[in-house]
Amino acid sequence: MDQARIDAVLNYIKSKESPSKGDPRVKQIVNRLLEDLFNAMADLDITSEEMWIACDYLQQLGKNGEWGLVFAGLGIEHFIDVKMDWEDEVSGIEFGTPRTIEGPLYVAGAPESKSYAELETIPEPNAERLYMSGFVLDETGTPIEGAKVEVWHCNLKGLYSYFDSSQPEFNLRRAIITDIDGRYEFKSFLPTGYSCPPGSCTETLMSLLGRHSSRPAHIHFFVKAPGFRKLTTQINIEGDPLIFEDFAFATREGLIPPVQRIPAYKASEYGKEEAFAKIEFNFNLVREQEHLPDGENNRTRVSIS
Ligand code: MBD
Ligand code: FE
Repeated sequence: MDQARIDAVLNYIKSKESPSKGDPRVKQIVNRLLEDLFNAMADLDITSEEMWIACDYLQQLGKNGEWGLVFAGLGIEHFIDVKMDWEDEVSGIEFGTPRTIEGPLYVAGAPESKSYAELETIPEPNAERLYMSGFVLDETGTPIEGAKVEVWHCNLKGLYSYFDSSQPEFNLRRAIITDIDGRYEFKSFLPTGYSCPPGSCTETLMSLLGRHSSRPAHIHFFVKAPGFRKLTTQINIEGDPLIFEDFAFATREGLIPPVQRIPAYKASEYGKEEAFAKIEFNFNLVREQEHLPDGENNRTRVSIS
């Protein structure tokens, strides 16, 4: 299809927009995306049949509530991280714990406690005990008291509470407020990886792309403190075979802390009663600054309280 004809259709569609009505930013974005789409449809000779397959697919994706999942799987969520990293770099910010994607499985309103939490509402059978702890620090290494560390991860079936209705409310989801030394600690277990639901639209797309649709074992965090940018990040569990094969592209250097195994006979030296895996990880927050995003966004999140 010749360029003149593509442009003529684009201009025809655009000509219906009132210059004085509507939202300029939406116009700008939609027009650009349509331009890129029509050009791709022409270049790739996309057929009517293929267009309606896409329409049906997107319809089903929405019905399933999978848009957040497919944003992760296509690397769109990762791309916005890389873009924000670039903005930080340009502003001279090199400090701070690396950000990485939130993913679609956060639930707001988890039980809050001071300095320590136990993440299991019900004990997970056959799990390897984990104690994870560390400090929330500012750019000078000074501890931040009263920072809020929200943590969530999946169970050994790779399922997250709320989305898996067989788990109690807020299982493996907690909020911990750092103590006067800026310290947090939680007791849980080493989670496994996650795989997209079998038969889901996201899994179907990944397999059509010749990709798998799994994530290595990971733990999610939001870390917030007054006057500091909100940090959205995750840690990976060292040794997972998919650690650099994450279908959601969330693995980043600096987010793979060592896992130390403490045998039962040494547990008491740490004030614990059983063998456990130990992860120490500090969160370095960046102070809020004008002209820079504060790390928060208003995406729709599940909220129960
Ligand atoms: C997850 O657990 C997750 O963190 C992401 C980003 C996507 C799917 C499942
Ligand atoms: Fe996750």
